[in-house]
Amino acid sequence: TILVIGANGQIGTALLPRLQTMYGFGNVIATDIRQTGHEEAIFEVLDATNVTALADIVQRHGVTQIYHLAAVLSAKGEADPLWAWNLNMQTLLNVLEIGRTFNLNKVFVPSSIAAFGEHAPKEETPQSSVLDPATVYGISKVAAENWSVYYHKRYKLDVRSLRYPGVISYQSMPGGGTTDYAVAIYHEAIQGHHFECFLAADTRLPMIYMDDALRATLELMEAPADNITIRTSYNLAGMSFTPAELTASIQQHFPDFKVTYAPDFRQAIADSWPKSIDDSVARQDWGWKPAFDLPKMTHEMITHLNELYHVTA
Ligand code: VAH
Repeated sequence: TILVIGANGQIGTALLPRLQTMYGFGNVIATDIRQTGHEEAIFEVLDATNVTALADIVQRHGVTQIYHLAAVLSAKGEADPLWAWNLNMQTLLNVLEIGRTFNLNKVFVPSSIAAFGEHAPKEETPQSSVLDPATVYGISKVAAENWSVYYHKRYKLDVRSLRYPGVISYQSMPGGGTTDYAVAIYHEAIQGHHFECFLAADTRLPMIYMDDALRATLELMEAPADNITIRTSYNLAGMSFTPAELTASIQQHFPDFKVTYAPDFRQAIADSWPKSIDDSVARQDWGWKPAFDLPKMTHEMITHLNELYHVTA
């Protein structure tokens, strides 16, 4: 039985149906801090900072794997650093401790390109680059990577992790991230609105389409344990683009779409991150290969969002 923590979030929302298809509807338990949506799932309200509540759910459902997808993201974390740190770390340590004490088969703990900072190479950032993050979110990801290694080495807990780039999806809105502009921009374009971008036009960031992000996650989790040589977190790449390039790809479909730029505090966060990622270790260890480039993603996003907004293309 698989437990998803943060099932209402951007990744959880999209991952849930995949897990249900792969492992059977009755073998996937969705949890989040409150119940919104997911009427289609077995759902439990869970505050993952509460280890007793987490243990109770794991026990009652005979959980064998956890996907820990609850976190405060980069931009939101900067508004209240200690709250973000406490939430991200407490939930992580609870998941790892439950993994150890209940002898879980596998645990998935996401990291992010936000783990990199000023001193990592910006282009094709290597797997083993120095990690000196600029945000509380990034600090919590680096700590999570080190804790994951610790639990794997010391307790043989099979913790696996990906350093996600910005994830772009139509299924739900992300909340509180620096890469969120790349989702919001599609929603505005579809509705015929103008879009004001909170990052400068030439801010290149690593991104990935949700379909690729989910496939990477499931391929990593299905790989034989012996193939997993990285227990901190795997670099993962999909594509890299700037707001100007994303705008141009949307204008292929909506020639009149207009974007203006008003960079705010999130610009400094974006500037501290890599522009592109070297994911060759993931390719070697478990055969990772992205399928979506920018034009293909834009086509898919517009198709799905058209259905959502009931616009006929
Ligand atoms: C954020 N989407 O913007 C997240 C992320 C790559 C960045 O981890 O905070």
